[in-house]
Amino acid sequence: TEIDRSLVLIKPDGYRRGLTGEVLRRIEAKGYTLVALQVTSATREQLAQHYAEHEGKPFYEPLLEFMSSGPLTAAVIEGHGCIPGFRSLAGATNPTEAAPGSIRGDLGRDWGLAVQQNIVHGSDSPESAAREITIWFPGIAS
Ligand code: DAT
Ligand code: MG
Repeated sequence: TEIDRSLVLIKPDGYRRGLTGEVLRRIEAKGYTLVALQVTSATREQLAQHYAEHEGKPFYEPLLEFMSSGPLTAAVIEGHGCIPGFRSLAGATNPTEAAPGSIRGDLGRDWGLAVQQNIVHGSDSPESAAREITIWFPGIAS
């Protein structure tokens, strides 16, 4: 099998709550390699590109607002099957539904929040990964 690369974001809620190290620990414990890693503040432009598929949905503007609310960490990870594999580590989108053992299941919160603050993003396909890696790490090959 091919060695995949996936784009991971540790969102502003994860940064604020001091969960960056915990998420990176789980990625490394799984056996994935960190290829690139950066703490950054997302521009509106980056977020609009990153979440283009959700433009027009009711949660789109609150989502971009939330993603702009503080620093986040962007990472490129590498490993066999890491695109579906990281999605599995992350768990279901809604932290209330995410299985225990997953990042969102163990650590995520969505009560009383306008946008689900689910700690992480992971690419959902090889095409998404290639597109997203270019947005966050323009210099790196996907
Ligand atoms: P995922 O992040 O699991 O790939 P997605 O691509 O469907 O999920 O949505 C992107 C983000 O938008 C998600 O992580 C949290 C937010 N979101 C999705 N559906 C939502 C909803 N129904 N209400 C509020 N926020 C939502
Ligand atoms: Mg998605």
